[in-house]
Amino acid sequence: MNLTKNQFKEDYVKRLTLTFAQTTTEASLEHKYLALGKLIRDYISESWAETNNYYTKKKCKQIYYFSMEFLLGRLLNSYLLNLNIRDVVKDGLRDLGIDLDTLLELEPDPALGNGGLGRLAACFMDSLASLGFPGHGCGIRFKHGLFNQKIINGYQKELLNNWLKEDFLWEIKKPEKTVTVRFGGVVNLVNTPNGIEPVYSGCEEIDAVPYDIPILGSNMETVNTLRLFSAELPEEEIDLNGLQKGDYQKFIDKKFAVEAISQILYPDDSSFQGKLLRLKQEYFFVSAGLQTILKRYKKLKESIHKFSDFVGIHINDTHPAIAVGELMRLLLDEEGLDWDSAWDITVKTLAYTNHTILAEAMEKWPYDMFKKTVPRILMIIEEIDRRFCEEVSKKYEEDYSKIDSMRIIYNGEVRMANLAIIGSHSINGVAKIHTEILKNRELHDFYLLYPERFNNKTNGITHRRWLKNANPELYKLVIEKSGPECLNDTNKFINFLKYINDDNVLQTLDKIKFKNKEKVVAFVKNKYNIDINPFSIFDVQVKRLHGYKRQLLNVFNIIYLYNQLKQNPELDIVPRTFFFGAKAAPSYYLAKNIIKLINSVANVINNDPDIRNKIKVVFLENYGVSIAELIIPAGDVSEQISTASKEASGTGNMKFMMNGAVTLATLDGANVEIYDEVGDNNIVIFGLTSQEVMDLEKNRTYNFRDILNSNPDLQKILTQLSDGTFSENKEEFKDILNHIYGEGDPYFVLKDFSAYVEAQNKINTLYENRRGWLQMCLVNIAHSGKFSSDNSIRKYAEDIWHIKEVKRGE
Ligand code: NTF
Repeated sequence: MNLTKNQFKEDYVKRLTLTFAQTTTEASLEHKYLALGKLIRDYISESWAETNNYYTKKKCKQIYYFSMEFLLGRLLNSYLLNLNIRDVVKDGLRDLGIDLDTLLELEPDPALGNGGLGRLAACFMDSLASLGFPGHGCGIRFKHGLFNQKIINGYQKELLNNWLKEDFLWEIKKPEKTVTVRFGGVVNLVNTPNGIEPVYSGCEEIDAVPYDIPILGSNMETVNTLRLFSAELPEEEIDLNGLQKGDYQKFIDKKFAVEAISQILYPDDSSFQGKLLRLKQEYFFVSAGLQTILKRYKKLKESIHKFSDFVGIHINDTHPAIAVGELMRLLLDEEGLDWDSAWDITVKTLAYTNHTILAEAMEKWPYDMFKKTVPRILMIIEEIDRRFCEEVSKKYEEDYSKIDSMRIIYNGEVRMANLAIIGSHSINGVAKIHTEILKNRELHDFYLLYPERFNNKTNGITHRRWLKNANPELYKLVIEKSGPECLNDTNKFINFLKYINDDNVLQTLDKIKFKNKEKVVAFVKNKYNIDINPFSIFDVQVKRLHGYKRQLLNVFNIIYLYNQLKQNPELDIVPRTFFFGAKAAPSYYLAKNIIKLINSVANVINNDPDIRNKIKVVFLENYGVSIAELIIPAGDVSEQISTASKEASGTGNMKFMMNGAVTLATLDGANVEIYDEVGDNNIVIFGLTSQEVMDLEKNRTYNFRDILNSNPDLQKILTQLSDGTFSENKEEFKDILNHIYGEGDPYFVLKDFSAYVEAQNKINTLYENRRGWLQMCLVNIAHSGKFSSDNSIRKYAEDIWHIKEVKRGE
């Protein structure tokens, strides 16, 4: 937008005075921040309304991205950048004696997601708006987001996240757009003059109240909407007479039960617990979202049969898969369509992304729970299932194992992935290798049945947040050197390659990285009082804590290094700082035990004079988007070391690459594509391949003892986990030991250990050649443009959603 410094100052002072009746000298920091936020909101509002009106007027096909999680991160700085007024605002505030960066730190970071899945949804929102696609988000306004992690004595403690403690600046409540969601009760199908109709009795009705957040594109034109629903008790149920009669407790209980639905985000990542409340959450936002979309569609005055020409709905993993049943219900029961027409519309409208092959992450609801909670949806799903079995048995005759593997209701459970696949016209994986595994193994039977539905859409990240916002100096350099065409097309980052032999550019890269590292040094000193060496290699593994992500492999290598240095304190190694950032699901004992191990190892190593500061270990508490924005630009080595075949894609890998880190990886998820881009010389690959892992799993031929018996270093490490080296309590690491000795090392940590140590040695050698290292960084940055979520979204738009970019001027 066009804004002069003087205009901004005038607007700002006025906003501050009107809102808080204060001048800039009197106002508290908090009020200064709030006034800025409110002003920016004003700036956005006009375009927001115009965008919506335009979509309706032009009857643009609109996409709704249904996702249980949106991990947005702080928004103020993104808004300033996307409005292209950051510099003006910063200068204007400076004139008024206010530091913009200090205000930015006051914004709460809404943690409405667990990890990669939620952050992907946020990157997609940014790309949709920035490219000018009519695409919105739909989810839940959790009152409490992902827990805040506190490390106490090395253990993870979970504290309640209270991001709504102060009003959230960016949301607008829309009570007039409230819809009702129905749970439980009994449903009977009754013959009426209009045909068979469901009659409900004894249901619970809940208000779904929308809160809208503007998603502003960098094109300075598009403002899409992220609509999050909050669960409330319908007003007519707040019966004051009842209250006076002494039913107060009943009322409180009811209100509590209703509001529980949007109270808290389940803290599980890549794992599933069949909790009733979670099922309610899923149905709640899906039903509310679909009802809203239908209402909006009605305003277009188009035939319901054309619904899928105007609306696309995306199911982000199986969490919203119940949309298949709910859309059918709305079309059958509310719109009065016949089954075949309703089914045709449903399949054409819905598309599904699979984000994992881990069996423990698959959502399968107990049949009885499902029936009790959403009886009408179950009826419909049973009919979908019946028809599906009929269709498939025509094709496969008596091959019951095939039918059993694909049908929705099986073994007393409702399988949500199967429902999503049967009810969608498109099914995609999130990286090439992941999609291949889906097609050839996990979903092979479905692939044979519906080959045309399967496609790959490799994940991406928005360079606006992960480069421009988090690492502005590097962004400036890339744009300056690679040309302005990069601004709209990150594929042009590749022009940066021209500077591979330019010592000035390499030096600048070095300086930028160093400055970013110094920021982290100051942060760590301030927060943990640990001194770290900015000249050391910053080796970073930040992601959720999970067995398959193998933080344990990383720690084992650190212990190995420690042992070497203890044996020979003169050993000349490149100094290294190992950073970890990871939350563990509160009931995932192994993961929590690994956190304790990291902290115990850190404590021993950081305080051992023999180590002479050659290695340090830092655990960054409460890892989330904000910490990521600090640490990723400072990373030299990006640890992407999952057991091959388990990490569907990963997106942290792309963020590090874009910020000029060298990836140390297994050939898993999108690492494979990063490797294909940068080539053998610019990445360090090690360990078992996916095929090897899958073969070992299938043949059950892996015996960790074979590895252990032949590797004294590993024997020593495992002994140290119970001999007092890292904890006086010898039982401290029993979950980890059980994971190896009891479960037999299911993620092949021991098997890949030697290869990992070797790969780490290679990193040392590479790092010692400064120029060579910087060249690797440059190559990585130049190729990272391929992994922009703009590219992913363009492909979704073209292949799955069939939507076009909207230019309002035209
Ligand atoms: C995650 N899946 C995968 O584990 C990551 O590899 C991937 O990058 C992200 O999705 C985004 O696609 C999940 O969180 C879930 F829920 F599917 F297990």
